[in-house]
Amino acid sequence: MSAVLIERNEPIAVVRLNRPEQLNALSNQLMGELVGALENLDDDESIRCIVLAGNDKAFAAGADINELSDATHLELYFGGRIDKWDAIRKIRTPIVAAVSGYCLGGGCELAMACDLIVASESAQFGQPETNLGVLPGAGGTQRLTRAIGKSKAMDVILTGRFLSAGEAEQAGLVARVASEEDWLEEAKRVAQTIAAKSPVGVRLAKEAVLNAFETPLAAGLEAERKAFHLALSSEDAQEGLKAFTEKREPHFKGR
Ligand code: DAK
Repeated sequence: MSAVLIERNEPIAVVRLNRPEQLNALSNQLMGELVGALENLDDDESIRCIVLAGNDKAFAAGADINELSDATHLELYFGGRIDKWDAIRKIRTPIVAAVSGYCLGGGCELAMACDLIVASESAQFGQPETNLGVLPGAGGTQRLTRAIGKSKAMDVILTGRFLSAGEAEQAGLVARVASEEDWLEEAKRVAQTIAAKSPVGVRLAKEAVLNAFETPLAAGLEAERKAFHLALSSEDAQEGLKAFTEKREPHFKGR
């Protein structure tokens, strides 16, 4: 059985984590299939935004604990697991995480590796790795701290407590909260909105925003300026500016 399902509906695609019996625990197989799917969609010009979702009960309850406890340290370090997380960072197409139910450990880290999070009212976010005698290992200490600040990140990571969707939204981890019936549709609507924009502008904007985490302000502003002028030289920018003055909808081609 595929651990990841792909639904294409150009210009968006929905990638569903599919290990419902294990609350979508992120096995090595699942991560391999996920990275393959994201890379293929990233190479496909007809796909302009990706939704990454689980099911009602779980986005993902973390790394597969059975695999973690069976593997040797060296297998975990050199077995290609880290490369898969690095590969997700390199996806240029915007990714909307659609989160319902448990979003824990590596699952929370995966949602945070996406570009924004749309959550169901039922979603629960947490980094409970300290319960297992370890700590977040796929970016949780860094991305959660950047998203919600030191004190709250310490609270979540050190105590292992879960954040409700409302609290996560208030803290800045979640962009939008939708009802338990509508969370996936809301995420798709967000993706459709993004997909209707200029792919050139959107991809460069994603790069520039992510750059904010890597650079001091002056270097980030410089990179943004260069990205802006690069976008300005594109056909998409010519079309977007012209369409505005002609009072019509733009037709973007991603060039
Ligand atoms: N792994 C494997 N199986 C899991 C699982 C997980 N993380 N979470 C749940 N399951 C399985 C359960 O074992 C159970 O299987 P059966 O017994 O039915 O065979 C099934 O899913 C249903 O779970 P429960 O019966 O426990 O369901 P409940 O509703 O009672 O409880 C729960 C739901 C989410 C509160 C509970 O399942 C739970 O606490 N799960 C573990 C959550 C957790 O601790 N997550 C953090 C895992 S550590 C790294 C990359 C990633 C990571 C680290 C490094 N590198 C690249 C360096 C990440 C680490 C982690 O995520």
